[in-house]
Amino acid sequence: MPSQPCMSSHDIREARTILMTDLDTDLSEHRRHGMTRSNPATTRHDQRDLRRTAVNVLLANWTGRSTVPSRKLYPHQWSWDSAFIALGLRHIWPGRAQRELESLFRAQWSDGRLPHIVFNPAVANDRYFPDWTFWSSPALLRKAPAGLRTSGLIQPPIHALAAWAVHQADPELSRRRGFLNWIYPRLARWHRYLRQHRDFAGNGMAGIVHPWESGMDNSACWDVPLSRVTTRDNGFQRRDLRYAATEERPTDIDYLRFAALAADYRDNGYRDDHDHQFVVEDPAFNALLAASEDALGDIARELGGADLAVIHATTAQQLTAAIVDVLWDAERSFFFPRDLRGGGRLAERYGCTGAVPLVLPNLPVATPLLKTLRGPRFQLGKVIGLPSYDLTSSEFEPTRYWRGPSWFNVGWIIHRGLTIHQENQAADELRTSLIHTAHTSDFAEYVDPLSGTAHGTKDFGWTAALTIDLMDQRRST
Ligand code: 9WN
Repeated sequence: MPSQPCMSSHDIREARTILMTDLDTDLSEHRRHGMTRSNPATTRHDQRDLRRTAVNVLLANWTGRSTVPSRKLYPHQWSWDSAFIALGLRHIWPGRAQRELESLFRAQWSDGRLPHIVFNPAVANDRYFPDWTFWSSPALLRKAPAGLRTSGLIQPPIHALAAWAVHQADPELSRRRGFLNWIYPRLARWHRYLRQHRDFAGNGMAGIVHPWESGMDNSACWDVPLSRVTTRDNGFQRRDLRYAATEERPTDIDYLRFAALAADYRDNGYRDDHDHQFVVEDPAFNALLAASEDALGDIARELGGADLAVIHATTAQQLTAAIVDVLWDAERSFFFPRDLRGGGRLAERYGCTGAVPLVLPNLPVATPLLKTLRGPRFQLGKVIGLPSYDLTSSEFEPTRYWRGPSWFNVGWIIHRGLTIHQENQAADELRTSLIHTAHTSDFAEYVDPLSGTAHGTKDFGWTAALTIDLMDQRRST
C-alpha cells in the first residue's frame, strides 16, 4: 500500500511553480469571447489570482487524508467528489491526488462496493444527516473495512477515469509509489460489483437503488419512481438547512423518501437481491461506467496486461451499445433513465443525466444529442454551463439543487464530451464560461444557468478542482 506522507517540500515547490504559470492562453480566450476588463478573471493577474483562490479552497478543504466537498454542508469524504477533486489536485500536487483516491478505496467493502460517504470520525455526528449511526448495521460492520465509518450506497463510477488522468499527470511519481498497481485491482473489483450485483435487467447496465446514487439527488427524473416509495417515521432531523437556503435544497417530502429508501436498504443487509422500491437505469451512471471501463483498459495496458486491456475495451463498447439500445429515445433525441419498478418505462423528463453519454467516444447518436442540447431545453452555448433540468418545463427551478441550476461537474463532463466529438469551439466557449462563473460565484456548488448567481454552498471542492483542470486543459491529458 502506498505510504501517506503529509505535503512534502516537493509538493509545495511544485504548487508554487504552477501558481506562477503564464496564463496568456486563458487571457486571449477571454478577449476573443468579448469579456471586458471589468469582468473578473480577464487579466493575467486575475487569472493567477483565480488559480491561487482555487488552490486555497482545496487547501482549506483538505483534512489530512482527503478533501471535503464543503467544510459546512458536507464535512466528510464523498465518492464522486473525490474523483473530480483528484482531477484538479493532479495539476498542483499529483501525490495528493493519488492519496485522495487511495483514501476512498481504503473504504471499499468486501463485496467490492465503493461507499458514497466515508465519515470523518473527528466530525461531530450531528453535523450531517444521515450520520454514520444511521447507516450502521451488522451487515455494514461485516462488509465495510474494520474501523472505518461509511455509508452503504454508491455514487457514479468515474474513479478509473480519474485514476488514469492522475497517473498521467506525473507517471514517474505514480510508478515510484506503485499507484496504478495498488488501485487497479480495487477499481476492477468496484466495476465487478456493479456488473455482478447491480445488473438488475441482465443487459449489462448497472441500476441505482436510491436517487443519491445518481449524484443528482432530487432531479425531477426521479419524481415518478420516488413517489411510489413508502415513507416511515424515521424521526430524523435534517442538517443541510443550517447551511443552505430551504428553497435551494430538496423538499422535506423528498428527504422523507430518501431516508426511507436508505433505511430499507440498511435493514435488508445492503443486499442487492432484495425487493428494492426504487431501481433505475441511469444514463449518466452508465456512461461514466463505460468511460471508466475504457480508462481501466488504459491502466491495464500500462501495467502490461494487453489481454485485460482488450477485455475492458470490449466491455466499454458493449455498455455503450446497451445505453444506446435501451436508454436512447430516437424520436426525442435524448437519453432517459429507465424505471425498472415502473414497468421498465423510460422516464421522459429532460434531466442533465441524459446529456452525459456525450462523453462516450463511440457514440453513434452524438449529432442528434448535441442538437437537443443546443435547442430550447438546454440552450448549450447560450446559458451558463448545462442546466440540470429542461429550461422549457414547468418543473424547471433555476435555484433548486438538481432541478435547474448548472453544476460544474456536469459542465466539465460536457466539455470533455464536446472535445471528444471535436466540437472545439463549443468546448472552448464552455470552458471559458465555466472558469469565469467559478470565479464570479466564489466556487459555488451550483449557479442559476440564466444569471450565473451562486447557490448552495460556496468554496465547493469540485468547483475549485475542476476550474484548475479546465484552466490547465492544454497541459492535461
Ligand atoms: C447526498 C457531496 C454530495 C454530492 C452530490 C450532491 C450532494 C448529498 C446531500 O452532495 O448529495 O449524497 O447531502 O445532498 O447531490 O452529488 O456528491 O458534494
